[in-house]
Amino acid sequence: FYVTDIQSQSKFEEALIYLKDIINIVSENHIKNFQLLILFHKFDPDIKNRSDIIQNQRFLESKITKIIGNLKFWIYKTSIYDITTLSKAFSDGVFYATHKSKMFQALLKDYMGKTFNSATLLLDQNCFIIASRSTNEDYQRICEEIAPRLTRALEKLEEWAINTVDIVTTIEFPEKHSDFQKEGIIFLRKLDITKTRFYLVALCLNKKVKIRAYEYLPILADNLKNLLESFE
Ligand SMILES: Nc1nc2c(ncn2[C@@H]2O[C@H](COP(=O)(O)OP(=O)(O)OP(=O)(O)O)[C@@H](O)[C@H]2O)c(=O)[nH]1
Ligand SMILES: [Mg+2]
Repeated sequence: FYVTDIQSQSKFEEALIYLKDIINIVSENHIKNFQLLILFHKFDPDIKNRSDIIQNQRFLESKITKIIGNLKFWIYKTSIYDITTLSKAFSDGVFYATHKSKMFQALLKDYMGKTFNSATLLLDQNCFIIASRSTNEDYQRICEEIAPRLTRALEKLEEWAINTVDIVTTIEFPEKHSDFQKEGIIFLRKLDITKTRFYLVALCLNKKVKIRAYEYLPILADNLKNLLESFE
């Protein structure tokens, strides 16, 4: 992770020198596996469209691209006032690099192939994204953005001793090139597997897909259980 304060223009030069130093010490051997997550931090929701902030972003992006050369990097805009932005960056940086994550990813691929879901996220009990797949980046982002609140609602109900299995919301999409609305569904489903809590968030473009998504949940849960056991 390389974190820089998007609001602190006077510190940009210093921050870029620091980045150069990091790149210089990445040894040849590590370059293949090296990936840098760059956080433009303090990208607060109330100022994210301000022209000076956008200018800062463009300035840093162009400088950073030049400094980094061929190394792999991703830019995230983060703020403590939008926790989703941080949990997404953290999930990507911490989980995606691991061997385990590839296996979780494979389970989701299998699940999506059977159900025709348009986006599926697997979250741990802290709402960090362990794996995600989608047919469309927007659908994935929608799920990522609402997941923390959905899990929070479920946990709140549990505090009232109300056992909540899922939260389902019906959504309407404007259909391209027509006046019709497609009716879809997003659901959050709790999966307690042995002692581990997972959450699944899925976006389905229609009710038939949702039925399939539920039908295959036991299989997914079983696969998750086997995977967890294989880690022990
Ligand atoms: N607006 C905003 N403030 C944040 C965010 N994340 C952390 N902070 C606040 O930023 C402060 C720390 O950053 P700075 O004051 O820049 O600290 P620093 O970079 O160590 O010190 P300086 O050299 O003075 O910039 C703390 O008060 C945090 O609460 C964020 O996303 N948005
Ligand atoms: Mg600072």
